[in-house]
Amino acid sequence: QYDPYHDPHCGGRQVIVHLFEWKWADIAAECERYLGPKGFCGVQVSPPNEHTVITQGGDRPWWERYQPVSYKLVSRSGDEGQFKDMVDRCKKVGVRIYVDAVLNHMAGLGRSGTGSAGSSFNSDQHSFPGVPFGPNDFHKRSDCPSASGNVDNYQDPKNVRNCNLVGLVDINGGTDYVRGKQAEFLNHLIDIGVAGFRCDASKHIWPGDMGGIQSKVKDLPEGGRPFFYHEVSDFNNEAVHDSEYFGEGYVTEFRYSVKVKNGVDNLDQLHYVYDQGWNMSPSNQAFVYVDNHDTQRNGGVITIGYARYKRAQAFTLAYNYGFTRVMSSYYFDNKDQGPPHNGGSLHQRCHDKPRWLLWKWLDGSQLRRVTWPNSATSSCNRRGLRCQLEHEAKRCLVLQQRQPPASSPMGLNNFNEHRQTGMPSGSYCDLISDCKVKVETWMAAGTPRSSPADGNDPFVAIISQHGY
Ligand code: LM2
Ligand code: CA
Repeated sequence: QYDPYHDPHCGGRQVIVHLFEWKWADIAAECERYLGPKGFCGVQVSPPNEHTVITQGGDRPWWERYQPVSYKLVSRSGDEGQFKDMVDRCKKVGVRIYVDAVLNHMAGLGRSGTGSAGSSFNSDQHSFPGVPFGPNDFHKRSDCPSASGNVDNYQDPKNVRNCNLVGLVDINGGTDYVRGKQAEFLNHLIDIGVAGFRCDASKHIWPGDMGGIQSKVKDLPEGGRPFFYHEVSDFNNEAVHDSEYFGEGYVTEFRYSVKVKNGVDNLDQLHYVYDQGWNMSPSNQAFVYVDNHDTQRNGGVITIGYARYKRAQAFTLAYNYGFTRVMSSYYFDNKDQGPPHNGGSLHQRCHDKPRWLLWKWLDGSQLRRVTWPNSATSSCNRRGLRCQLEHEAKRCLVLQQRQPPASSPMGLNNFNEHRQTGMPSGSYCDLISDCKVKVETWMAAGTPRSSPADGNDPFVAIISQHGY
């Protein structure tokens, strides 16, 4: 069934990259230099609207941008002119922009002053003249059942949706005025040419309010609904479920990150990476990634700095589940640390860091994901996941390869894993080609990241011959 919010509008490409905290000018250049030529669908950008300016220990934490002050397009990444220039230049090379839209709240209690676009604000007074939002545009104290006024009980949807998330003043999306203002913000971005939105903290917004906003959002100039994906973490242990948002777009599938971690750490577990027993979202609703800007700071997932990150990424891109996002970030010593904007160019500075930028290691050819044949073309058909999963498991074994073989271009000899599984070498190759899967290895472009675990780890990805 066609769902209008599920089209990313990038000509069938399947991978976006989060250029976390990059400046607009740097993203524009990166689209032209790398992302367009390599076939990326698009870029998720950091929130472009006016935000608090927070100084802490001589630094400005990245998260100041999750405290909106208004919907004016002046942020730490640049102004509206630079934003437009980025959208245009990226679009010209086939790369779309997806905006991180923070709609649940404004700045945190106790904060006041001037935002990144020069608007005044006072959170304690619920005063945001730059929008303008006033006291009537926020949930009342009596709307929120918690004692502290903060979200503190995830078993109660009212608590989750009507209270302040970590002290961030909570917008009441129930009125026409608020929905209109927020839709105006998104419509302005659509006029500029963005293709969709990552909706921040959607779990904390009533699905009906989200739907109310989205129904006021216009179609893209080229036609079709904008692409929406909602940030909802659901581990089946809270009152709110991500399925409540299926009508509004994709939902972030946090369980995937855990599953792919388990699978890469223990290959037997890769069979269960899409686990319906965990209530994971169906593929056409799931927005998946190995890590995101929160989880790379908070643990529980595989993140940059580990050799297995590459394996997890390769698997994610090869595996036919969900819509995929690759995380690109900057090196940090502490989790609040803001981006390295020294010398005005985040982009160049990032390249200095050896642990930086996973996607720099990816070759564009890898960005084609496995599409399994619908009918039996050989021993493999997609009827039931069983056949697929058996082969996924074999493919995963390939991810353990250490040395790019000198003699065999396909690299189908030399796998320790043959011995582990007792599979006669020779038949392995046949099984793979029967299944229309091609195995390729790449060395990382540039200087390989060194790690004690995998000195000179070849990058291995598995891609389908389907569509070659
Ligand atoms: C998200 N998704 O649903 C973002 O992915 C996540 O990064 C955001 O938190 C969160 N929701 C709210 O948009 C980040 C950061 C928090 C930070 C908030 C607001 O992880 O630590 O909270 O942004 O900037 C900070 C302080 C916190 C304080 C709060 C309000 O860390 O201690 O709470 O500001 O002043 C009293
Ligand atoms: Ca809320």
